[in-house]
Amino acid sequence: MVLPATPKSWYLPTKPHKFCPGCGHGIVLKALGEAIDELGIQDKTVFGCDIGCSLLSWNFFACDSIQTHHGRTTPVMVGIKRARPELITIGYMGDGGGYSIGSQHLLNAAVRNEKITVILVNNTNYGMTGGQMAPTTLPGQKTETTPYGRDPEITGYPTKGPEFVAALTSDGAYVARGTVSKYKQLKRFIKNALQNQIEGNGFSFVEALSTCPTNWRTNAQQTWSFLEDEMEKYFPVGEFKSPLGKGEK
Ligand SMILES: Cc1ncc(C[n+]2csc(CCOP(=O)(O)OP(=O)(O)O)c2C)c(N)n1
Ligand code: SF4
Repeated sequence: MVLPATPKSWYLPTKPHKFCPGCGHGIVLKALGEAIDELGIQDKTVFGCDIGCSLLSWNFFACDSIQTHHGRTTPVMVGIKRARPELITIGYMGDGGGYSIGSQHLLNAAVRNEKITVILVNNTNYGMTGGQMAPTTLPGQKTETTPYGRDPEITGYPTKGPEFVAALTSDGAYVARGTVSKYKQLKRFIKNALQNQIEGNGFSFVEALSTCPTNWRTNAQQTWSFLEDEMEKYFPVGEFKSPLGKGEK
């Protein structure tokens, strides 16, 4: 039997993982696992996850892990980093956790240029609680709480996270948006974000555009075309800020 290649930093007794078939979380976590392996930082990495579908990653890695209250992953990782600056701290959360209930934490960590890495999964809805509107829900997109489609006149426009984090951070910050449809690029962005923390430059942030076929109620083809045609049009992919070299589009 041929087994799929898995990152060394994954904790295999918890595989196969519990995300729904077609969910993008597993792809983001594979990119993160491979980045950890290639940088050789598994022994000093602390992984923190939020409430939301991201919590299914609480036992995903063979490294110290912590699962926090909804929206509080960023300050928990800041606390760990301040107490133990030699550790590599990674906060993993959804768009609800990062841009809604946890937005004040993300904003203040970015302004202070805290030397942690945040990876935020943008699937345009509150996945775990059944598909309600999130800050990232696209105009016109139907969700449980916007059954006629999101109307920006009533609920505002979707949050563009990397754009606001890039605007708030000082020199030394790394900011990018990747997508699970471009795996190699996403992994490169995550690796750059970790490298930025290793070098002690400043806050590092990667938003990953991701899929949620369960709540989108889409088949495989519809899922991929929503990601590539709708989401990637509204949320441009690329590096917004990088002290490591030239920004990549
Ligand atoms: C303080 C608090 N408020 C609300 C909730 C309910 N809740 C659980 S998960 C979630 C949203 C998750 O959505 P998101 O952060 O986008 O992650 P996803 O599940 O899509 O990966 C909410 C509102 C909670 N657990 N705790
Ligand atoms: S509900 Fe959506 S985000 Fe959550 S595991 Fe399923 S597909 Fe993934």
